[in-house]
Amino acid sequence: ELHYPAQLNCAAELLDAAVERGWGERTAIAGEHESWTYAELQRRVDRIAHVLRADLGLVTGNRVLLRGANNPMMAACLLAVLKAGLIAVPTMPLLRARELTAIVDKASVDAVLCAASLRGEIDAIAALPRHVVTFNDPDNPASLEAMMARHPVPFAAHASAADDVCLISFTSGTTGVPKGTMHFHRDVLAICDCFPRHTLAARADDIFIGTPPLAFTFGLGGLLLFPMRVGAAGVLLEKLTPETLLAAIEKYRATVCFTAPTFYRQMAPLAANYDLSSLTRTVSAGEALPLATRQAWQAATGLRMIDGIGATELLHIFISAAGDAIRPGATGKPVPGYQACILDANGQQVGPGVIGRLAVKGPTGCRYLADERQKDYVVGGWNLTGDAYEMDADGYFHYRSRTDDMIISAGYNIAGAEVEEVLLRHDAVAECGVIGRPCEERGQVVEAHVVLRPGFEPTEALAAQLQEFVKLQIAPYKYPRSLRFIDKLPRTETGKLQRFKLRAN
Ligand code: 3UK
Repeated sequence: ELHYPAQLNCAAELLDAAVERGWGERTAIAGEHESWTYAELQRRVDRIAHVLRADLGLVTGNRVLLRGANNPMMAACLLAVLKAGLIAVPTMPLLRARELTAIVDKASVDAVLCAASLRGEIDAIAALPRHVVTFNDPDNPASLEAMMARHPVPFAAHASAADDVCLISFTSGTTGVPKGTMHFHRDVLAICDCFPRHTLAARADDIFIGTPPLAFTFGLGGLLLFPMRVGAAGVLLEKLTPETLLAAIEKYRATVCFTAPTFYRQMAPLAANYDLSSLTRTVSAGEALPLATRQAWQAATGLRMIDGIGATELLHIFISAAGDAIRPGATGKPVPGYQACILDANGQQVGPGVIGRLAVKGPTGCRYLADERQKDYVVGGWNLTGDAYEMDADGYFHYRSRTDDMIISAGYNIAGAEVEEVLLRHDAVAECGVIGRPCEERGQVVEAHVVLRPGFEPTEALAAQLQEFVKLQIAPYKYPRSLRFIDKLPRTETGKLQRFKLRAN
């Protein structure tokens, strides 16, 4: 059980406490152009907090939309909003005016802090909030940096209650409609005191790196909050590719890497060209980790992948395993602090070996912002993540599919992820997505969308070969009766396959 005082400001707890503990001269954040110690980060955060309160006149509980790629100033802005007792509404860098308008509206945004390079889409919002201030904007006399220069004194953290909302995080929307989730100051600390402490065993000399945007709670935790909780460093880089992430791991001597399965899949064949000897833990989350990807990464680096399932509704990872507790094929066990079980369609718990709905409870949980789906996600105190899972006799949780992605073909339940796992073991397959295509005769047929590796041609003979390959490895009724070759899979900014787009093809 985690206990926090009734009065709690998470940014003060992560930043001011770090300096008080004597970590002031340690590196907190490294970016492409600058690297700040905890004391330097604190000075910037305090100046931004003054700008928000004194210059913009924002008051407790006001909502501040944040827009920027991963870099140190974006992190400082986020922490300043929390420290000032305001509510952060981080947004994904690739969002367009249309989606930003919906967020401004839904979250009743009062002010916007925006990286200068991403300002265009903000200006295209019809009903713009009262204040829009740009950062990373050196030549603009009205920039955040210019305003910060007028506030050289420390900022005393707002005395928030532990259960004041400090963060509204929007889901990545694999189905297209983002939902806002609200989180308290204590939730932000709770995620730092669960997965990174127990599963990662994070330490002050760790260096965290990875791809997820700070606007995605996977990245917010993994690249900013988790390192700060233990006095470690987070590396924040923009526009990473598999090659540049590998190069950055080598350059920054990173010890912990956070990214999605597709990135590990693409990095594995290139890993031998880089010195990755600093890496000790690699975390995969966002979507299911296929066995073939786990094995390719381990063969290339000698590292055992830490798989973990997290959700925006629950803020971060709640089922995982590391080190000798890893069981390939399973996501893991509930992270200490969380409980999980499998429920049937009537909400009754089922035992080992039965597929059902994953249910989770713990120190964090779902609170939708004005959304009628709250009653579907939280039932009887359990959070229903929308995932079909199975528990084994040893209490390990095995992912099967998203509940609404289960393919039902001729009366058989088929998990697309299982067919994807098999296809990914074939030399010709770089990426694949498997869906159910409506069909009069069978209800649905299994349909695979396959991206080939360089050097393979999309022929009918290869399609037949891939279908045969699946039939030989799993029950033949699961093989993809329809198989299409495509150049690229549709993915969200968080690395998740957008199955609804494959279905619409
Ligand atoms: C799926 C996984 C199998 C699953 C997230 C780590 O992904 C995150 O949050 P989202 O709200 O999506 C949640 C949904 O994504 N998923 C995530 N991880 C796994 N499926 N294996 C996994 N390891 O369907 C879940 O319900 O975008 C991940 C930390 C913070 C996050 N917000």
